[in-house]
Amino acid sequence: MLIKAPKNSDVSSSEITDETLFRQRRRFLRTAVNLALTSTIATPLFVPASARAGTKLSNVKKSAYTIDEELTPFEDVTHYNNFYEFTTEKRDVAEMAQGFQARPWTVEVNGEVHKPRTFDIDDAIKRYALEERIYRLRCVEAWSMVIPWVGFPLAKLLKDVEPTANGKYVEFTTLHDPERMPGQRRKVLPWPYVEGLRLDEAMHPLTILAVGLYGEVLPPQNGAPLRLVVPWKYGFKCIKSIVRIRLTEKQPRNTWQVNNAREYGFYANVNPNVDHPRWSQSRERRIGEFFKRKTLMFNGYGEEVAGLYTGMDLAKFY
Ligand SMILES: Nc1nc2c(c(=O)[nH]1)N[C@H]1C(S)=C(S)[C@@H](COP(=O)(O)O)O[C@H]1N2
Ligand SMILES: [Mo]
Repeated sequence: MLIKAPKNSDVSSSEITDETLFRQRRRFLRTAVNLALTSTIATPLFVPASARAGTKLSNVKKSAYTIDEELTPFEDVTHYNNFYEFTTEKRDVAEMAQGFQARPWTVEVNGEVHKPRTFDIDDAIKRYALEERIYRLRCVEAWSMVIPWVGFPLAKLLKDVEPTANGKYVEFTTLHDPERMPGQRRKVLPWPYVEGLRLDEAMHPLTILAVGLYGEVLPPQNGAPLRLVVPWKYGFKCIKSIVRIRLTEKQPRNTWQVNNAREYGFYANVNPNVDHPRWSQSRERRIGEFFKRKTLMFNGYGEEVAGLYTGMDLAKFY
């Protein structure tokens, strides 16, 4: 997964534009891009306001599941991304994903459930009460961010489809469409991107599906219109642009494990004591900071989630 180690100099504070200015500039650019797009390509007949990146999400209540740490600037959260469906260059994902059509969008939920169901994304946004949650995100490449997500607990959606007794795992799949995701034309990973959780991990109250960040509709580079966020696991578990959620009896094969099982496991719990074969996981660079921080067990969420793994050898189940 590590293509290029992030250098601190990459994010010198002088590069970080004041957010208001940045947003104004971005709005202006977006208007220009939208004008250009509408005149050249067919757009969906009706795209609700809630679909556009940058649109403020309404009726978002603050959640108790939130941490009190300095937020990573919006500019970094949206311009330092891992999303190989567009490009493996973290700083280019935003540009490559610009204009990605996240509507119409449905998510099919099926497999070992009593009530399989296909959700339209806008119906799901209306159905499930949106919450803002500030979480740490720790990438396996040893950098981290603090992001104010907007989303809802995955448990709510799973309860609606009623998992059967055989439903022991949850498998998530990203859109596979090389026309819209040009990075999929290259075989850098086996497409589509797939991730998985054990059912109890998926049902844990900290596990959310995010539809926004910084109070706004999720930008394409961050996984529009819907992505998973599991804050105690390495970032690669947080699969983006989900089109299918399937309950399974057997442990799903996740993309990074298929790609390189020696380096990436199924559990991928943040663990400072289990190093990646090619680098240490004991410390991390918080994007925007100079000195490295100590990585916390379960990314600092141990009190909430350690119980999910009692009796398991976490060096074996990495
Ligand atoms: N579909 C898909 N999901 C993905 C990835 C990806 O390449 N494709 N990268 C993962 C990795 S390695 C990380 S660290 C996070 C980054 O999320 P962010 O760009 O919103 O910070 O997304 C994860 N989800
Ligand atoms: Mo990552």
